[in-house]
Amino acid sequence: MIDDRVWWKHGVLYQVYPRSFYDSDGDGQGDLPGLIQKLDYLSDLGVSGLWLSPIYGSPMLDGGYDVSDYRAINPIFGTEEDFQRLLKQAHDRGLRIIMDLVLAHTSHLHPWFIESRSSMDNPKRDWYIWHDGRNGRRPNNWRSAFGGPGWTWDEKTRRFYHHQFLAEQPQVNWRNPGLKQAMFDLVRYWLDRGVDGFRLDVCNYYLKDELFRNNPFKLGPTPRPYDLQAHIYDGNRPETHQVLQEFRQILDEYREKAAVGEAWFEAPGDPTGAAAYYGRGGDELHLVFDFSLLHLKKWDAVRFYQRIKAWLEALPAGAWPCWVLDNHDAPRSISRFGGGSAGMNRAKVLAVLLLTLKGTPFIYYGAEIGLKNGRLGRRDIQDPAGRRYWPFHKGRDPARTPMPWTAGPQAGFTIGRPWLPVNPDYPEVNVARQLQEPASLLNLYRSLLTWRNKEKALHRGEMAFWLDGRDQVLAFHRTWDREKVLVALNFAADSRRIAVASPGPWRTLLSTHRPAGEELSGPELVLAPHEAGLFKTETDAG
Ligand code: TEU
Repeated sequence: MIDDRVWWKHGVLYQVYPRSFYDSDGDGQGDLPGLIQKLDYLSDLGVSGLWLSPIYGSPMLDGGYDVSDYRAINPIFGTEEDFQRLLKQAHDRGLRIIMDLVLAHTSHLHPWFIESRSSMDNPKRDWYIWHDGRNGRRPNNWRSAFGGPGWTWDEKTRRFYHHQFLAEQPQVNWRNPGLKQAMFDLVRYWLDRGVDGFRLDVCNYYLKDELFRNNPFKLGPTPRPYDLQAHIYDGNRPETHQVLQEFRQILDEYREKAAVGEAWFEAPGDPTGAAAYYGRGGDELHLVFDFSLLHLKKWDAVRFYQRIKAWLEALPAGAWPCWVLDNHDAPRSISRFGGGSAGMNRAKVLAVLLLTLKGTPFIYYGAEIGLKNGRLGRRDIQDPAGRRYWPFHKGRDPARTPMPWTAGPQAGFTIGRPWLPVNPDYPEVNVARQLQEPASLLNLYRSLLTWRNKEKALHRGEMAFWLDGRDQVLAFHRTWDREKVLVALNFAADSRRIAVASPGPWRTLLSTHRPAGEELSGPELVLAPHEAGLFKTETDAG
């Protein structure tokens, strides 16, 4: 079994988007009492911890990533007591809770910003990034990731302020000691309340260039002006590392706490850039997301191999990898890779991959039942990024539709009107139904988690590639002591014959296509179309 003290390393984490998980009061939005009711589902699934997207006081202009009160629970989600109950009940089941900390910006309605913009000599003036402009124009070419310029003119004091996202998300100034202290106080506040760790929102964008230099031009993944800049002056400043080191020292004053960083880089991701946030000798974050698999759209085993290898090679010595295929900012993987019945086969291959790679996997709610991108119309869209770019893309709401629990009305998510429509395929794609079908994706996740939590080779063993995706088979070994598990993934829609390492015998732990316990005969393995399996052997001592 896993060592619970290093839950963030041996365990599997599950991202809950609270607004879409389960609604207990019929207002159409998920809430904390709803989540509490589903804790048994999550602990039966076999995960070790939950990351909650923001639940703080917020006008919800960016789904709660615009915080107006870091210490309050947003009434949409519940009360202070609900939060205490959630924490207690999660801990009673051995589930850890990770909070989402949004420390690069606040809401424009945060009292700090209201003070800061009120006058030039307000003590909090310097807590945000203000600038005179250059000859009556914006200070530089920094853009907002949601479109438009990264500067907004504020009439009151006749200055510009900077925002990486919405104008209603002013960027804070981490160079100001008072602001820094206030942010670190928040970190302690939540740790003192017993949360187990944090996910740090855009932690590579905390600090900005002191000289406000223009970002240089670069070719980007999209023609959006934001993507046509190298973000070297509005983000990724070297000083960020000092802040994260200090943050880490606070965490280390407590026991068994961990942090995972969102160091956002545009597609296809930048493994070396992200890996830098593990720090030197592990003095920054415990885990950092690499988004190169999240950005991947082509179903090609070679690409998976290359990106996995690139991330493993980019990690500093001793750093523990983590893996993410889905989150609340990207189209869902099952839809990226084709949807339909082929999509379900591929989702099974990906489930086996995600849960057997060396490192900590993050499951995004709904991925375990094959929830697809929602089909949303213009009027459904609430995400500001979607509204601005319609009809070119719908923003991120398609990946945030309600969790389908049953085949009943509104997929059993709410008795009210859901804040985003439930996916039309919910009569087939729902938890209740998949629990009853032995061969469902959900039951595959459950068995995978059972094996993963049981086998040391899988949750803490070393990893070595066996087949590099050529011929569309990706395979690797996980080893612990004398135990060796072969993970074999057939990305192809027809069968594939592969050699297995001798001596064997190899026994099937789990496969999408063959019974558990089946022994492989001989030095070859014939994989069925889209078969993904785990096969175990004991090697000679050595
Ligand atoms: O995301 C950071 C981020 O850069 C992405 O939003 C990205 O620009 C976008 O998805 C591209 O379409 C984090 C949060 O995960 C996201 O939900 C927030 O909106 C954002 O920060 C601002 O807090």
